[in-house]
Amino acid sequence: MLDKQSPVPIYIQIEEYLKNQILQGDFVIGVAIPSERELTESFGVSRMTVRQSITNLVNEGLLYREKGRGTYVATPKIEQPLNGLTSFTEDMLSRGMKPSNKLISFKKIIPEKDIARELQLDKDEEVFVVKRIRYADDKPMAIERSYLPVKLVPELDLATIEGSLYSYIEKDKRLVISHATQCMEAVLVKKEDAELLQVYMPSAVLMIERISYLTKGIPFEIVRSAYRADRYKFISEIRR
Ligand code: 16G
Repeated sequence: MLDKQSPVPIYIQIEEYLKNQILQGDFVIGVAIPSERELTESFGVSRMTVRQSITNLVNEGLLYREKGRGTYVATPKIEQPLNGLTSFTEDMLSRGMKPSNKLISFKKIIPEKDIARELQLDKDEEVFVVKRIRYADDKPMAIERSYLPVKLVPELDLATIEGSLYSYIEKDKRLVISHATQCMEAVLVKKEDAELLQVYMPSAVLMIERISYLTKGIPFEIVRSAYRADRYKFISEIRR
């Protein structure tokens, strides 16, 4: 199976082999792959080499390690298109997954200057700050901090934000969501978020900031979300 004459390093050949086993379904999601010792013996290589291949696949999100138990095949990442202005609830329902939320905090504050400017607010105008953990099939996917001008959604309450915010804005408030600007960057998870997302420190998260507008260019939300990088990948279609 391994080609020792090949210029491709052995650990990469092993990595490719394991990756194929995973993608073909020979290794099953949630089930342990053979131990490092078993792989070392069947490939006739050093344990360090096997460990390097496995570490690369863990970093890619195809495998995960459980301390003292073994290495398991991870659930494939959610592929989230970047070309539609959809809500978390819509995204999960369209995949046949069950969306749910856990509210961490809900406050009314006078925002910092940059938030006020982006939301086109006067200096004494208030925003709701909502911090929620978003789950898909009861697994934590993201943490969102949303800033919403109080004057647009004055009656916002706990029951509402436990459901879909976009549905509330469109169906209950009858406002028309039009467009958004979004930027994404990789950052290391904050300690407080690591616990809520159930990830180890340090882990990478995809930090997305979205500013969304109603018709006539009225901004109605700034959302800063930390998405688990091991559960999400964002895809976009580009044309020439
Ligand atoms: C998504 C949006 C967020 C929006 C939320 C509404 C991204 C990066 N963010 O999570 O801006 O507030 O959906 O979801 O996609 P909801 O209607 O389920 O509350």
